[in-house]
Amino acid sequence: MAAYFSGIEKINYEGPDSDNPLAFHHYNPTELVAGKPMKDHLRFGAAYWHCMRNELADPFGAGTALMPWDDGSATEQNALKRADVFFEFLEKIGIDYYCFHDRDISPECGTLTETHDMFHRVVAHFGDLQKQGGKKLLWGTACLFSHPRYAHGASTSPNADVFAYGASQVKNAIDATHALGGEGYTFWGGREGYGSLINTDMTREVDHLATFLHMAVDYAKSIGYTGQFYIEPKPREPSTHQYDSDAAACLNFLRQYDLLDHFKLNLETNHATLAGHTMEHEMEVAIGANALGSIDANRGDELLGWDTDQFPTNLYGTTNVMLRLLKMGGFTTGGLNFDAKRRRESHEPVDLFHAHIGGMDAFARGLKIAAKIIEDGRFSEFVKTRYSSFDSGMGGKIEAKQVGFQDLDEYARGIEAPQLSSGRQEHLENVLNDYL
Ligand code: XUL
Ligand code: CO
Repeated sequence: MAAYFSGIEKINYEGPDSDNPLAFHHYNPTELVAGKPMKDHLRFGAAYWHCMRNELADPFGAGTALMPWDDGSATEQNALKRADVFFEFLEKIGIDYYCFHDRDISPECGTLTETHDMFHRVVAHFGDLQKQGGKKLLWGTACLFSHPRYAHGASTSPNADVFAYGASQVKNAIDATHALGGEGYTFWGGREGYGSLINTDMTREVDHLATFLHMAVDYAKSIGYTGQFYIEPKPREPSTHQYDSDAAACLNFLRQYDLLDHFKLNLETNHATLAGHTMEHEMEVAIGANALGSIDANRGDELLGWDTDQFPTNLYGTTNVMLRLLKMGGFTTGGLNFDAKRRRESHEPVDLFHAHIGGMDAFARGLKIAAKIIEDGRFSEFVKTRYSSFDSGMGGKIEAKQVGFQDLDEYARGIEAPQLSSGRQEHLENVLNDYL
């Protein structure tokens, strides 16, 4: 196979003392942490759209990314070549999983049938490349947001034929995910929301979204696809309001429409920020409902109010994510998919390597710090003690649901005024800093 990243060797672990920028300083895939190799905890994935299709344009200027392998044409040949480049990248960076949208890997053609036919031929090539390099599909998805036909939404479009087009795309994307042994399939409702309520029947649109997802579940069952379905929350952008706005809204929707048995959440850090939450908050909400499936690993910028999709390099962030993942018992079908792009100024192919190395090293450190925090048990001991008044006595009866307002009225009248203990937030923040 031709080498497109010539001059870049396979990235190896060289340890924290190395000053080689094209080496891992912390991510050592086979090193055991909490009884498991790092790579099995982290299950890194690369996003095809950002690695291969993101030209690094912004609303004020054209793309800057150098992609010498890409002739810019919407041809099958170009699509096949890009796939070769991507698998060379996966091999050299040492990432086992990847994710794609249908339109990332194969273009829109003259008719829907031609589009699907080319897509499945390209998918077959992905299948061969997977076999050659031992790479795996973390999840597949369909792009129901770029084409102008989806301007008013896909499953939530007021136009029923658009709903049908979207269904056709998702059916074929599920077929492809199944053929490639994909461990999951993601729904991100890119335009499933509204620009204004002045022209929108929200109840009807949300009903249609649920109908669409039920059709996906039924179809997967009919072809024997048993991968995990995910919904990816995001509050806005491109829509003013998206129906899958945050983890709690998604869970409520899934419960209301009897879909919770079939879906878990794919949480993205930058989307949590846009929703006005921390990623830790979103993870606690999802884990509390036994519904955390996978993670789109990135970060936003505190100074910018949009989805900057930066590579995750903040150690507080990676530590907080890994703390919760470890407590959950780790991923089952999910992984840490770098839904992240380089800055527009970082336009050279080698920057793809620097970017992923940084994210992988940051998560390796987060994993090690989190494992140590859990092993020491200082935070969990503190939290346990903080709630200990519910372990026995009247607190125990409250948790066991053995008492009501009548009992508590009598009880409260007979006791001294409650004495509070300190929450010690600052002390605990200092302890966290000691670990970092
Ligand atoms: C958009 C986003 C998507 C999904 C997949 O903000 O995160 O790339 O991850 O459609
Ligand atoms: Co994402």
